[in-house]
Amino acid sequence: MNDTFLKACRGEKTDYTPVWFMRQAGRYLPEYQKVRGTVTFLELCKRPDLAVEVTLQPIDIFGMDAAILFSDILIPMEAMNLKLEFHEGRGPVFPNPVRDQKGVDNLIVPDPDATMDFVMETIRLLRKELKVPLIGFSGAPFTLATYLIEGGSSKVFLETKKMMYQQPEVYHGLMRKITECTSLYLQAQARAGAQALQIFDSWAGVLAPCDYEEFAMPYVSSIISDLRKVTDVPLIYFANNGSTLIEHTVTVGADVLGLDWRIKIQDAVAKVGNHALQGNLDPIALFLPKDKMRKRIGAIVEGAKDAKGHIFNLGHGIVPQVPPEQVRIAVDAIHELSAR
Ligand code: 1CP
Repeated sequence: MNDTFLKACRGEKTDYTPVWFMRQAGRYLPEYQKVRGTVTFLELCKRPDLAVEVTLQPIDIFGMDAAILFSDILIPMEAMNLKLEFHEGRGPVFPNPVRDQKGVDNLIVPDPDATMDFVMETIRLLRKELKVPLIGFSGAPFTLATYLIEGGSSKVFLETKKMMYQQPEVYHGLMRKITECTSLYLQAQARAGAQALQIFDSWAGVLAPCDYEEFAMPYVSSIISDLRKVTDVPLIYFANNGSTLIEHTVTVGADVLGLDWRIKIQDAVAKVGNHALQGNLDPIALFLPKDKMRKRIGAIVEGAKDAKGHIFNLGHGIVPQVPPEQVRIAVDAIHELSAR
């Protein structure tokens, strides 16, 4: 068992910097496309045999130091009693967005083992196959709420912010339900065998710091403090576009803070103190020529040398257009340049 990733999460010394990439299983891989060609995206998430197969693909091909469960942050929202569709080229759609108290009342807090056994089964099967640690995950409540309120992806988050400002009781009621669901869901993943848990706050960076503090952060802290009572797996919190929120995000209680690429990693090291860091290569830097990419990677490894722990990652998800060969060059460079 390669436990380099878990050691880095705990701030222990490692022989080299472990690496995994957000969205490492996905459309840039012809092997994924092949499996995906036979089923819809939601079917892929719900078929443990296929979800296991695509989770393992990047590990087998490139040798990352951790695997991330193949699923989606919106899977538990469907279990909350919301119709969820994925439209080709457009992404997720909730045809009946949550915009009022009636919408909130309509949501249930599901028993994750009963309603999402396919996720737990995927985790159990993966643990039998994997020789690297398995990361389970969820969305953060604010990020999940944006999809429910907007009815899908958004650019300006108008409906979400309108609800926060104009109907705060409805908004907080919605957040309490999403938080309870997410907390139980992550606990169930840890029981099933997930060895680390990442909370994706993909849209936290669209909030002013004062709004983040009032409308998003307390719910993340609550999930983390629930988890601490029942499991000691490392907890990773990734607030995308969150460089301006670091003084807040250090307080949520995670072991590891994920960083996007908009901050120099040495500046983050200076701010976070007692946390390991994960990041933070610009996902598009995978298109750099080999020598320049290696230089960038070397600078990040060097910049993180005084961190309590460093897990190399991209600053956000890998894009589907990346040539797989560039991913190989990156993973090899990270291992080589960080060898101690
Ligand atoms: O057509 C396809 O094959 C679907 C594309 C796809 C994939 C491969 C989607 C749709 N989701 C996923 C898998 C996925 N999603 C994983 C597991 C794969 C891995 O990491 O290796 C994970 C962790 C997620 C998480 C996820 N889904 C996030 C958080 C991370 C992030 O990138 O910010 C978010 C925001 C989603 C929502 C989502 N799922 C899919 C789409 C197109 C979107 C919308 C993104 C947006 O609103 O811009």
